[in-house]
Amino acid sequence: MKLIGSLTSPYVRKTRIVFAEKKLEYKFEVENVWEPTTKIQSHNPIGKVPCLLIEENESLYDSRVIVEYLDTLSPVSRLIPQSGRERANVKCWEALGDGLLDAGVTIVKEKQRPAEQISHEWIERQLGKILAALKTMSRDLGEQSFCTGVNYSLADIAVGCALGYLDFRFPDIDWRTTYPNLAKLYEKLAARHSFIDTTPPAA
Ligand SMILES: N[C@@H](CCC(=O)N[C@@H](CS)C(=O)NCC(=O)O)C(=O)O
Repeated sequence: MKLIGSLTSPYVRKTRIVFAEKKLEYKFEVENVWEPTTKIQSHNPIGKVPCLLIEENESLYDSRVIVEYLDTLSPVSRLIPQSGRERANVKCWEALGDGLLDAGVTIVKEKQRPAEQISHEWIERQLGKILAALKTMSRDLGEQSFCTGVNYSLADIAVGCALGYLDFRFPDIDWRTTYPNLAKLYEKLAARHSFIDTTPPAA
């Protein structure tokens, strides 16, 4: 299997962490999808990473589909419960983490536009989503060891990638002081090899 991605994309990071936790072998190909010469659309018509090549002409996207597929490939470290409410709950945490990322990436891209085109109203709207997501994460985590209780799961990986992305791109958001329970969870996650090995390079 070959994963196409970048070293800074938090969605790519989520898939790389899952590869590591599942102890699955893969090749990693770095692709800058913002370059005009990118060939990403020959594998993913949406033009985004991560994209997983299973065979030469067979690809999977997006990150949620990829991690769900990887979890079925090996019984090592089951990350998504098999069925029912528990499964939906983990996927909902993932949607929350990814939703925070969607808002964050939107802000980063908006700020890269020419100054006169930047909409501060749009940025504030996206920031509101980030803050609301953090509040919900903290409330639902409570005093549990991991997002859904006692077991480490994809929910923690998604939340860890979202919090790591805030550190990487939004160092001014002091989520640790506001939500000490998220800080405690993140400290535990950040010590795992899968997280350490996929830390984005300094911006
Ligand atoms: N929902 C997608 C989001 C992926 C995504 O937005 N990736 C960004 C990199 S962080 C990208 O490739 N953007 C290129 C573009 O928007 O054209 C997933 O979970 O994989």
